Amino acid sequence: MHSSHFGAFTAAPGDDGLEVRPYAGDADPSPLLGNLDVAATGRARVDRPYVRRGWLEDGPGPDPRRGRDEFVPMDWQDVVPLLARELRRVYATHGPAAVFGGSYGWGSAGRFHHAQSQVHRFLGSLGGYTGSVETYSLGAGRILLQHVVGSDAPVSAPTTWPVLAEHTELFVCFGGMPPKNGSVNSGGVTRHRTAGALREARRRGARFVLVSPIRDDLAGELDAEWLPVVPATDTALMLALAYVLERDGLADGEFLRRYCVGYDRVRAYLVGEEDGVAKSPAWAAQVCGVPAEEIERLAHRMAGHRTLVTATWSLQRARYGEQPVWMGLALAAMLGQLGVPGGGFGHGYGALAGVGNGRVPGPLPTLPRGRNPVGAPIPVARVADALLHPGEPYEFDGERRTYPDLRLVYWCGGNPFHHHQDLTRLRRAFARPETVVVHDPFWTASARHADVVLPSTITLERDDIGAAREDDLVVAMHRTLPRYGEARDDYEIFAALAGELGVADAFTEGRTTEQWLRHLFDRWRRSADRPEDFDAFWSAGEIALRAEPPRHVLFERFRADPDAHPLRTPSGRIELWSSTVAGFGYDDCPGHPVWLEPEEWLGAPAAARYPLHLVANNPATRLHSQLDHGGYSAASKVRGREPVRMHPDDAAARGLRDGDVVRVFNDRGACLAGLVCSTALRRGVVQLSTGAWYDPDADGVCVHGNPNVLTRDVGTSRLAQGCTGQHALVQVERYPGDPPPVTAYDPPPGAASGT
Ligand code: PGD
Repeated sequence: MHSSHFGAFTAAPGDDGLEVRPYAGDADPSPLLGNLDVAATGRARVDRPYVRRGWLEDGPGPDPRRGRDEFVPMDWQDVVPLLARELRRVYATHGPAAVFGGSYGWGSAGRFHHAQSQVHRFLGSLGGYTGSVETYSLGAGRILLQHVVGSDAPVSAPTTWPVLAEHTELFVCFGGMPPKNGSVNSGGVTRHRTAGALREARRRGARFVLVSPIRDDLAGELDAEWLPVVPATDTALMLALAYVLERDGLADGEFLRRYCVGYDRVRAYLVGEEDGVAKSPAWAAQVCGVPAEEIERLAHRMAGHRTLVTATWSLQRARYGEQPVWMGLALAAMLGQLGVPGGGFGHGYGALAGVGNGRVPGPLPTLPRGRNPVGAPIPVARVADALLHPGEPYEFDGERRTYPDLRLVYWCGGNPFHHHQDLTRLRRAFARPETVVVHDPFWTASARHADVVLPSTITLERDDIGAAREDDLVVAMHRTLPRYGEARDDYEIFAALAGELGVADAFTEGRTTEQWLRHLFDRWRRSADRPEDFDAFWSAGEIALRAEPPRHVLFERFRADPDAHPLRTPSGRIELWSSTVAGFGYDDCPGHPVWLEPEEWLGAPAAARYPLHLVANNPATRLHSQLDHGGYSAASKVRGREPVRMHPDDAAARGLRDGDVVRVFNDRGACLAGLVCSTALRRGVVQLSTGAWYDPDADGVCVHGNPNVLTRDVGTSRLAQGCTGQHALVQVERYPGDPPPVTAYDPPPGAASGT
């Protein structure tokens, strides 16, 4: 048995490579298991430690050659003291705040070999590091919700699937509930339930409305009514729905008075008393492209049924991404169904397999990260700003902070040259520090931009314990494959460095990997009061924590008695107007939800030059950038490039045909991609998912199709500073002549080629 972020499985080397079988208890296993075929090969693997030639010969320092230089193979016995010396120098000269250890990334499932915990524990034992807060997934949504409902409950404790399957009559899904995202879960998922629960609701008679520029953001079998909204305009549509509820006396005044504060301010904005603009259906239709009559009709349907309003995380991964979350919640509050089974609001159903599964109570086996005495972490998506603007001030959630002076970057278990925006700018940022260290099993673009590259094992090459907060099982993750080349576990690498730096005891506590697994298991068993012992668990392969998700209704207790169970907001109520947020004085996130025009959308002046709205969403064929060269991901490529989807009319207007290699571009950059014509897209919209390995040519054009050369590196607002990678304006044209080869999976100059 083994586990991954996209499912549990068994695997064994066979005649035709790795034979992978999904966990038998999973009714709906993820097709992403189809990428594991490459795990048994050395393709794109880092076979041994490497050091960048310029760094080795000229010493640490800012260097624009990063990402273009060649690598020198090293032995472990030489590279460990070399890196230890550099860490000692940086800590001694600049202090721990100069070391950036945010190290954002999904790494692999597994509670002990959790790469981010390992690097944090290691850097913590050296005296600390500058960290990062929040995630690229949900930066804006979670911070906003803390102010509005005092917690992230609509994300972490939304109403669970069994309740929705039984009670919801109308699902109004802003951004849909994309089946592709529901197949992954951070930490693992042994039983995929999203599709089954939605199917059950549909069989019972529930209806679905999909609000998205992309039709397949909701499974076809749900037979949804599709409102192909203009990208980035959901807030305008929500405001108009709210306007109709208010105008037609359908808003639940009793609910708004008893459970909310600030509806009067929202009302004044809706009807135009605040800014002279009524947020009427006619107004919204001009913005969002949904006809006014459909908005009227939908508002009445919502008021007449048990309605769940859902907003995907993708909505908030955009400029002013706080607004659709706040307004979606306000809309659900006006319907008065928060706290009622099957009604109300949820943020991120379908974003991960775990959302809606309910949480398992109690602790999970967890590697302690140790202490980090360095305060003031940066907002996670502001890493390029931090590297480019040391000492400069920035705003974040009501605070004025200063970027630290970062000298050394340590990344383990993430791929910033996949996940960050405006990769050309990120390249400039990565030229600034004195040293960049990356551990990765693969030659990702981030590894190529490092000075010291240390080869980690892949999950199948080590034993671990799998568990996730929203899952049913604890999984014994058995080692299945021998290690590739000279790869080592991150733990072993850090243990060797810790030994060299004189902090071995603090880091390892004297344990081997096996002793750690037993220790974490025993600690968990005692605190969770479980009867199993480690050996029995290891041979059984799993422990069941529960049979089914619990029945849970978001805000049920609060609804039953708001005085006895107040929210952790200043008022104890849902804050439709937040005097705290208003007090920050941010015009990009004022005190109640508003429609703010992003700089890049189809109604912006910039659309005259770049008339297509790019949706750079999470991919259907891999987890982020992981195993992009695996069979399932590779099969989706068009002439070796990432597929870009476009409406056939938009393609015809440009003289483009299915299968063409096209150039997608704007002022920030360009990439090549393979055209797929599809009526699943609204006209004027193109979709290019993230995760194709960045493959820049000499001019910085990504010849493979990474959309983050096109996206803008700017925060959602000064409130949350979240990632805005979901959207950008672009133009598309045919690539003239023979496109250059994709070299993203080949080793960089100086490194050996795996097979
Ligand atoms: P992954 O591809 O999962 O992407 O960004 P993230 O950096 O998490 O990277 C994980 C890396 O860890 C891989 O290179 C993998 O090989 C490596 N790895 C796996 N196991 C191990 C291990 O045991 N040890 C070590 N050392 N390394 C390991 C994802 C991020 O991208 C996320 S979460 C989101 S939601 C964002 N979404 C978007 C978006 O919607 N649009 C755009 N434009 N950009 C986005 N970026 C964000």
